[in-house]
Amino acid sequence: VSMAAKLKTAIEKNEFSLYLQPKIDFKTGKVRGAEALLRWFPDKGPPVRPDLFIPIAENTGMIVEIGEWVVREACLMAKRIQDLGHPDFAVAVNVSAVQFKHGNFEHIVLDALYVSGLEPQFLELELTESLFLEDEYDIAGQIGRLAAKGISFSVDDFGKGYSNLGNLGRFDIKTLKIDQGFIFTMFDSPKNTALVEAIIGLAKSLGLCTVAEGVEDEKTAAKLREVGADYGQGYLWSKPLPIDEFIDFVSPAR
Ligand code: G
Ligand code: G
Ligand code: G
Ligand code: MN
Ligand code: NA
Repeated sequence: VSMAAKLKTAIEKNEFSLYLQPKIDFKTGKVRGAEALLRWFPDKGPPVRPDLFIPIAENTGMIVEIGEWVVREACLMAKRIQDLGHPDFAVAVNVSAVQFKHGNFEHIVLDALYVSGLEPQFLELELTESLFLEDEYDIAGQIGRLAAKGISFSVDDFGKGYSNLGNLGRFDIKTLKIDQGFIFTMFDSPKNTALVEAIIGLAKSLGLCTVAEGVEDEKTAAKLREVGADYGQGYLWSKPLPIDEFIDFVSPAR
């Protein structure tokens, strides 16, 4: 049986799980929110990594249905964490371009908020740069209407792909997530350090927030704090965790 065929039944068989990786506010040192990351544990066989099954889900269109489950689950989890005493907790969800093209994306997102009771300002949608090259499907309009309702948008893996910087002005974007490749190599040369500082400077002059991804050690965190990154995410604080472990992470006293 092909992976595509197995994926087709994975939702009904409840084989997906949504993990959460904390995002830390460099100013306060506290958890500001989390990125939701999809995990697939087939009933038979080993776990399948998202970089293997997400492209198949995109090519077959199954990402529309999977993505609907992800955004609902993420909103429910965020509301649950808020109700445990973290009223400002925000969740970030990865969204594929395909989800904007088929399947009533705006309705799906607003419905997930309504069903969960999560307020829109606590939902962030992470987009990749390639999405901004699309001219069809009124993607800028869809983003603009959702942003007007209070949902925020970020550019994931910023700097890794084809950065048409003009698009940063054309789309309603609030945050740049600096690709982890820049963070891993930040101390390899003065130029690499300068690149990270330049991205943060660009973001600041455009009024955008920054999240540094792939922060694995204290030295990197200290430098990012010094050069003005807003948030950090990475193994230094935690890998992506199942919801119960995540709740222990944010509320250790419970
Ligand atoms: O990233 P790491 O190797 O720690 O992943 C192990 C995690 O995977 C554990 O936290 C465990 O809860 C989770 N896990 C393992 N098997 C399954 C499974 O069949 N279903 C779900 N939902 N989670 C699983
Ligand atoms: O979670 P890492 O641990 O393996 O994620 C690998 C890749 O899969 C990342 O590029 C991430 O953006 C993507 N990914 C993880 N979860 C989702 C999801 O729910 N939807 C989409 N579209 N991509 C996801
Ligand atoms: O959505 P995105 O492409 O940004 O997915 C982030 C990926 O990076 C996921 O696969 C996640 O598990 C992984 N990741 C998160 N933190 C770290 C880290 O500190 N180091 C490394 N090597 N990978 C990380
Ligand atoms: Mn992401
Ligand atoms: Na990324």
